[in-house]
Parts: sequence; structure tokens; C-alpha cells
Amino acid sequence: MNPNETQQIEIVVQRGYHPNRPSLVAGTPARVTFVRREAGGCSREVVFPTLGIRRELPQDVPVTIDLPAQPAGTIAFTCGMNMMRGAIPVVPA
Ligand SMILES: [Cu+2]
Repeated sequence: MNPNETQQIEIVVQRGYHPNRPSLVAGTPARVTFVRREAGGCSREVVFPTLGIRRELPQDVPVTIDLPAQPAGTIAFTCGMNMMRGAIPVVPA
């Protein structure tokens, strides 16, 4: 697709990630917004291990992670302790 366009997804964090496998299209930059709707627990951090990204998620404050255009594949993400897990399938354009 177009590298000048942006695709967006929003993931609610509350006893897991919702949706848990939101997909993106390869070759287009993305804005991935996490909204953490719980106080305690280890969901306070989200980690994209293969992308070297680790971000704090304050409660009820949307946090947007800008991803450059990705190749087709699957991007895993987890909580800071690798207990909660989700993945973003990146589908060919
Ligand atoms: Cu955890």
C-alpha cells in the first residue's frame, strides 16, 4: 500500500488484550494505540520484543506506538513480564 498513508488500530488492555490479534497490512505505517482500563497487574508495560519497543501504559491514558511499514509476518507483543500475550498478523497488501 502507500507508505504515506497510516493505518490505525486500538487495543484495550483489561485482563488481556482486546482485540488480541488485530491485523495490519504490510507496507503501510501504523499507529497502534493501547488503552489500559485496569489498575493493578503486570499490564502496566507493553513490549514488542522483536521491535525493541517497551512502553509504559498509564491507566486510562491512550498510548500510541508508531510503527514503520512492516513486512508480512506476525509481530508478537506481551506485557512486561511476558504473561499476557497478543500478536499482530501483518498481511500482504
Ligand atoms: Cu504480565
